[in-house]
Amino acid sequence: MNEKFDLAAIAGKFAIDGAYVSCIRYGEGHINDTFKLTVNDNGKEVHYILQRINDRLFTDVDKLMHNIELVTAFCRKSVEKRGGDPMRECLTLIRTKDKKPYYFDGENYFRVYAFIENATSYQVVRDPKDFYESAVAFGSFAALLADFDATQLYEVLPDFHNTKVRYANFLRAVEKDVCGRKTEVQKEIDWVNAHKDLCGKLVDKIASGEIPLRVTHNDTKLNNVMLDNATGKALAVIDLDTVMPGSLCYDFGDSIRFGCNPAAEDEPDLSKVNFRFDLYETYLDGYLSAVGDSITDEEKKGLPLGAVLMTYECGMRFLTDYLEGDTYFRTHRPKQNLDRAHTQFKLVDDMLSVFDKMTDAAMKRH
Ligand code: ADP
Ligand code: GN1
Ligand code: MG
Repeated sequence: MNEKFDLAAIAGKFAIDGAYVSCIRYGEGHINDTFKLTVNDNGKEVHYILQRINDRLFTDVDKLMHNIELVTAFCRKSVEKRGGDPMRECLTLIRTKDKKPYYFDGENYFRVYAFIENATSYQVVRDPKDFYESAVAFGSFAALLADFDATQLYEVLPDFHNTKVRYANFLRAVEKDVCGRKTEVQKEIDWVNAHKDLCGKLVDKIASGEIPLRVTHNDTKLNNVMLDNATGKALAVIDLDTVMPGSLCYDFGDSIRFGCNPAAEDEPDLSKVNFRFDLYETYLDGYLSAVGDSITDEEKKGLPLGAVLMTYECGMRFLTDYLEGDTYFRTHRPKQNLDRAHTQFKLVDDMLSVFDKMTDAAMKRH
């Protein structure tokens, strides 16, 4: 692909040894532009992740990178304490030659991470063991963050998982209908409106203090965790841009939303999309085993609700983006955001049909 950035020149701004070899698009994230950078250091190929930060979303890159520096340093310390390998078990930020956490070329912001080698971030669950491992990774990450001082962090995306605010944004998009797509998706709009009572179910409990606000990851999908190719074990939680105050229920729920669907998030054939209850139980086992005693009863009760709400919210965000002309989530084809919305709505329907069973499964586990 012909890139609009001079990636070799940008790579040269960072404190990296070796000669530039290549820099190619990488991964399936919806937000940043991610590249795999290869350099030749004395005959040995070394890889990095180079990212153009999405500054339309992260409007204050200094604050974003302040958070990333603190969180990566905190994770590194904990990995070192347990005798692990920090280059593989957490993200390592590579500074620029003038020691800054990112490079600004006058127009775009770039950052570099060490590449986590011999590890994979999966797009769908192929083996339940992988899903269990991802649950352990996110559960351990939640337990680790319990000791993180929240006052140190900027809330870079306020109301990120405030479902009521997301709904208000959705209504505004419907009302404005800037692309003239409203009539085409009236059925979907009606579906969202018919479920609007869901919006307050968790945020009200968080507001009243019934469910605690903690420092959470806020984007816990399967492709934001790296599993070791050799052992299959969870290695590192990545994509730390959204580490902010949030709820454990939402973090749990986002993993369920993404991982319990055997099809892709944008699968156009809805007959392939369904909620796999067995995988939900697998994730519960892994998550609860790792999160430890810090989870409260109210949080545990809120886990199934977290799954429903994250799926509802995400579907609503995809539909909002479709109405607004696909400006937020990266798309590669027309109607991709609409397909994404459809899969989420189908999953919500599936989850609601077994909701009591989901609650029983969460509550009977210790
Ligand atoms: P986005 O915010 O766009 O989702 P991510 O930070 O999640 O961006 O990166 C996108 C993808 O790049 C990840 O899903 C993962 O496959 C890959 N990736 C990111 N960081 C690393 C890393 N340090 N080592 C190896 N792969 C990585
Ligand atoms: C985005 O960055 P990525 O692809 O890991 C989004 C999440 C959505 C997800 C849907 C910062 O995650 O909130 O749940 O897409 N991240 C941001 O796949 O908006
Ligand atoms: Mg990601």
